[in-house]
Amino acid sequence: AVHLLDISWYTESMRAGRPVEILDRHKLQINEAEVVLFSVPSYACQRRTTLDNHNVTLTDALSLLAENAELSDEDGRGVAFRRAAAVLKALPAPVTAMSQLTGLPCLGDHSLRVIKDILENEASDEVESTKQSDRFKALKVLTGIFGVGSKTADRWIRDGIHNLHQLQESGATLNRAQQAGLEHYDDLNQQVTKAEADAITEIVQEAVVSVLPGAQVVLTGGFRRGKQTGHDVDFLITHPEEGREVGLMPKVVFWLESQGFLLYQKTTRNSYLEVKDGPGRPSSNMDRFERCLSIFKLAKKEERGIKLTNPPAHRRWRAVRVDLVVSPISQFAFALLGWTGSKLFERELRRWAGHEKAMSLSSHALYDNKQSRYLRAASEEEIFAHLGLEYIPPSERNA
Ligand code: DCT
Ligand code: MG
Repeated sequence: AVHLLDISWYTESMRAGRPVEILDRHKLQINEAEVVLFSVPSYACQRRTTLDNHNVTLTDALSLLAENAELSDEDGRGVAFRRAAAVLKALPAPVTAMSQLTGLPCLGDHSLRVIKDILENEASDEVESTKQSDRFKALKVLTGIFGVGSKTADRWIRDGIHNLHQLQESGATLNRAQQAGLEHYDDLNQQVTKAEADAITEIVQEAVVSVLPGAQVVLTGGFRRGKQTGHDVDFLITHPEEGREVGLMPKVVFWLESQGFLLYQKTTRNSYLEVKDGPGRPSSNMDRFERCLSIFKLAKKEERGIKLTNPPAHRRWRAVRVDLVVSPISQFAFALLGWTGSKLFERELRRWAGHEKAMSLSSHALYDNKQSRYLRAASEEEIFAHLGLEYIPPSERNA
């Protein structure tokens, strides 16, 4: 017997609070000879992907291969592995047999081979040898420095630099970000907890309302999706009155700096601004979109409330990566959707918009190529509706 497990039916039932007994193999008395097939829509933005991943071993393996491809400048291969991992993350139960994967989207030959190896031998030789390879290890260590990308790491490796000691001995010139990254290496490679993110939220909120009463701060990125840890803390800042947010970022940064909260900061225009010829809002409007990459000095819990001007030899603070973005209220819904992630969910939303709807989606706007006009939205729900997609809340965007 074959049981077709339709994900949309399953998630609909879960949402409606209907019992989903088909998932309980014992209640259904599915025996070894029977197979549970999964059915999944092909774009990650059509799926509900919670943090409840039933296939961690498989998705960790595929994510490692994705990471290796990305670090080797093979983005196409990287995306293929990310998409395959994302399909497995969306399944409501662990995969136990290759036959269950029949008909699933995004599973290419290479990913299927890796899955098969793990199901049959508990490990994939390719994944294990990648993990052990000197090149992968060196790329991980070097790109673990804030401000170092795969191209810089690759150049250093070709110069014989494989670890932090060799980098420090080499006399290689580091920019300001990389110097800060090296200085705070251990802290920045330690996951940020939700409690730390909450403490930083309070600080950022205080900074923002001090310099502009009425301005609003929203925690975005992985923490908005319900993750309990992250590699950084992401914030989106706006003001309900259009235009009031102009000039806000330098004031916020000045406030934080004068209170001793910043170990490093660099304010840049958002990278979306660099694409001048794509559909976009007039540049006067786009110019307002600013981003600050920073490293916060966060007091350890028992020290909070005490001013951090003279840290004692025994350190009572840690460094945390914090990203601040300011958006005008007219673009806020797009910025919120764009900065909530996951990265693959965002990529898939843009691919859906382009390929299925002839629209261009960015963190600023949605452009309808057929109607030759921008589609306004005041909420994420409206953007999903414009895109002809069922609304997926942040906690289910963990593709
Ligand atoms: N983002 C994106 N494309 C990128 C980088 C970022 O769409 N290339 C968006 C999606 C997530 C958000 O910005 C924040 O980025 P990260 O902090 O890198 O992602 P995260 O999901 O918050 O991951 P972590 O929990 O590790 O911080
Ligand atoms: Mg983040």
